Amino acid sequence: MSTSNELFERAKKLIPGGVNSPVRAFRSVGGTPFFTKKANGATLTTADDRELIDFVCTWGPAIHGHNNDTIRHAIAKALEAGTSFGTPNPYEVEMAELIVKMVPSVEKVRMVNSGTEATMTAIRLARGYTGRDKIIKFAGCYHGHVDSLLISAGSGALTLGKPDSGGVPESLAKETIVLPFNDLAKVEAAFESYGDDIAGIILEPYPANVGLIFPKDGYLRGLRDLCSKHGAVLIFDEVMTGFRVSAGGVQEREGITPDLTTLGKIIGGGLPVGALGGKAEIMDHLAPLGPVYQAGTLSGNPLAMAAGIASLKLLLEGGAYAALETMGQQIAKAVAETAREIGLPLQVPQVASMFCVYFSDAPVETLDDATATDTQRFNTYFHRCLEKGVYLPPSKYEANFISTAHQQGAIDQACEILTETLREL
Ligand code: KE4
Repeated sequence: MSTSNELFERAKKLIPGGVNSPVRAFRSVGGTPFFTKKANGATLTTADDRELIDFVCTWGPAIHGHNNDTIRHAIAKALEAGTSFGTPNPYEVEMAELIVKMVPSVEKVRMVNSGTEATMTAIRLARGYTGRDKIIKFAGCYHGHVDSLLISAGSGALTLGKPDSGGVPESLAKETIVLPFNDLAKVEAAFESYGDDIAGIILEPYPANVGLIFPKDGYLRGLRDLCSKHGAVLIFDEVMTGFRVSAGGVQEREGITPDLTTLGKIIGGGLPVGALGGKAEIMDHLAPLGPVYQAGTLSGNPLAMAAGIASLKLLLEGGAYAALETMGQQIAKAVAETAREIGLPLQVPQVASMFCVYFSDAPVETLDDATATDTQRFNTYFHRCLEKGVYLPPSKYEANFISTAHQQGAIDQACEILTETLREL
């Protein structure tokens, strides 16, 4: 078997940057990425035969750990019947029934193949349903690589957006308003300026593509009320937090009802998936019922549905969320206490089985706060932990994930390494 470095050299000749998704290239933390040849439970085995305790969990899907027996058997059973039919299949119905049962605001759901497809469809649906063009998003929230959402804030707080990626036309960017997260007054002002042209607001209710930040008290309720008042669609992007922070996601924890919710990751059990769900009255504007077109060759793929159904049913069996919360608190407490003990400025936001570490003495509530945290110290910490066998997400702007498989000792071992490495910084 080739080593990671050999594989990376070959990959770079044929795949842009040697990776099929940019964050995997370690550009943010420096160095070169390892290649994984297999994964089991809480552990990745690299092409160099190193075993790593994994806190990326393939960016969220592996809430039961890697290669979970139940999920693997569900895929194997579905595989006996074929891989893709291109027609409706029984698994899609069961998946829809599970999502409607678990996510409070979802009355109808459409399966797609990635989180990006889900958010792309959500904003098209909001625009088609309201007949309006503008979308509000928040700095630091990532919703996949959708043209209208790869937008950064314009020069002034309320100016229209500008492209945050090559290939996004200015003409499209100006339909997106980018505001700072956690500032309700800025949202009110945007509605004052553009109210009757704002189709919707899309946000990660717990932004986790900026590390991990939380809404201030009343913020989500304020967004809900503003959207209701102005007839705009409130979209919770729970691709990351759905089924992760609780069975019903952030909307269940916070008691806020969005109009649309985007989902992904966990509902595919590690196979390609995304979903858009919400009020039937809005969802029924999707083709073939309504005028908003959306489609997908592999949407509702039987293997992905079988894997996702198995993953959701394991969560419904009970016990998973309590165990995940206990491990989340264990790791956050151990790291935060060690930092206090040695006088190291550190923030460790944690909710359920998600956490991150910010090298900062100030709380982090916005993208600007996160940007101001010590990147160099994070990168050093990342590599030192990796050398010792703990794989944290390769960017200070990413969240860590814990799986139920971590409770077989990996979490204790990881706490040791994470705290020991803090002392060495
Ligand atoms: P995908 O298209 O990658 O399935 O989902 C896009 C997406 C949408 N919404 C949220 C809140 C997301 O976090 C994501 C994707 N998450 C990143 C991790 N931060 C995926 C990792 C990657 O880009 O390789």
